[in-house]
Amino acid sequence: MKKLHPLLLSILTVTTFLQAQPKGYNYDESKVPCFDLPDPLITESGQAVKSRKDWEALRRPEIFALFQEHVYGVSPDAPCSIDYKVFDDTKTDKYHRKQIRIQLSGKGPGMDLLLFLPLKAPKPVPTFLTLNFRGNHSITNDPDVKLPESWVNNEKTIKNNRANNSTRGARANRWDVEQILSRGYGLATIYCGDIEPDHKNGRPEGIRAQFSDDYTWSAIGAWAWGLSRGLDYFEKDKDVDASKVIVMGHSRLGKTSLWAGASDQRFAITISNNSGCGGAALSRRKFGETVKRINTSFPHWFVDKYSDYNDNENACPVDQHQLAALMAPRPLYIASAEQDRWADPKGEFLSALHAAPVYELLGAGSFPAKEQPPIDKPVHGIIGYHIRTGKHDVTSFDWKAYLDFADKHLK
Ligand code: GTR
Repeated sequence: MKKLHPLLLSILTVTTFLQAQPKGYNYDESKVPCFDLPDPLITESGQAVKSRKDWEALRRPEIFALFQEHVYGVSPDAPCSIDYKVFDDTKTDKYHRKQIRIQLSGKGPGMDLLLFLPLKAPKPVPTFLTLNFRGNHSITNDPDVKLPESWVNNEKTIKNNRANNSTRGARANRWDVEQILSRGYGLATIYCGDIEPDHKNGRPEGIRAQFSDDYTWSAIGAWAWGLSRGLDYFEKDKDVDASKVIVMGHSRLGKTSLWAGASDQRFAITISNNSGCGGAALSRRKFGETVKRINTSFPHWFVDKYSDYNDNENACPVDQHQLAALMAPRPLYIASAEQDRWADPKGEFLSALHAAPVYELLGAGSFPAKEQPPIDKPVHGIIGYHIRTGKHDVTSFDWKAYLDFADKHLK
C-alpha cells in the first residue's frame, strides 16, 4: 500500500476524530454528573429481588415493560406462520450461499436474508444474525447477492433512493466472512431498510404501517422484530442451529441487537458493537451523545415518550444497564472502541458491570472485570467486554473476540 505523507495522515486523523465527536457535548470524565442508577434487583415497589423466581416472575417483566413504555415501544407478537421462499441455494468454492425472501406481512414489506454457511463444518451450524445499513450486497463483493428493492439512502452514486451496483462490497471491510466461516459459524444478514427505511418519515413504507396503531413500536422495535422473523426462518432451515443464533449489531443496529435479545429469549447470545446512547451506554452519564441529541436527530428510533428525558435523564425509570440485564442468564457481549467517545466507551462498560449482579443471582456466572480492561484485552465471562484500538467500526479484531466468546459458550 502507498504510504501517506505524515502531515496528511495527522490531518486525516484529526478530521476523523472531530467528525466522530461532535462539538458541544461532554468528553471530560471529570464533568460527568453524579447520579444514582435504578437497581435491577429492587422492584418498582421497593421489594428486593432475591431469587430466580422473583427475577423471572416479577422484576424481569417489570423492567421489560418499562423499556417498552419509555424507550422502544410495544411490538406485535410473532405471526402464526412464516411465509418465505429460498430463491438462491448455491455452493461456490468459498461458501454455501442462500438467499431467502421472507414476507413480513400479507401485503406489506418483505425482507431478503443472505446466509453464508461454511462448506466443511458439520451442520447444523451456530450462526451470527445481524442487520446491515446499506443492503446485503454492500457486505460482500459477490456479484450474485441481490440488491435491495426497498428505500436506500441517497449518496454520490445513488439517486432516487434505489440501490445499484456502485455500493456492492462498499462495507465488506466490516464483515470478516472468511474468519467467521473458517471457525465453523454461519453468517446471516438482513438490510434494515427492508423492514423499515431509516429516516424519520419511513414509517408508512415499513412494517409498522401494516399493524394497528395500538402497537407503539419504534423503528428500533420494528428492526428487532424483523430479526426475530429471521430466527423464525432458521427454525425451518436444517443447516442452521436455531438454538445457537447470535444476534449481533453495530451502532444503531447494536442498539437494535440489544432490544432484539431482550425481546426474544430464543437468541442464544447478544452482541452490541459500539452501540452507544440508547444502546449499551448509560444515559445518566451524559457523556458524548445525549438522550436529547439522539431524540432530536433520530426521533423515529424511539417512542415519543423517550423525549421526556431530554436533559432529564434521571427521571427515566430505567437506564441501559437494565437493558443489558434483560439478557441474563444468556451470554452478552458489549464492545467499545477507544476513539468512539461519542458512544461513551466507559458508559458501555459500566452497563456490563451493573448488569452482572443479575447474572450472579441467576447462578449464570459473572463478569470478570471490576474496572474497564486495558485496550485490546477482551474479558470473557458470561458477560464479555472489550475496548479496542481505533474508531467507530467493526473490525476483524472484534469478530475474533466474538468468535472466541461464542466458542466458549456454545461449543
Ligand atoms: C450516529 C448516532 C449514533 C449511532 C451512529 C450509527 O449518528 O448519533 O447513535 O447510532 O449514528 O448508527 O452509525
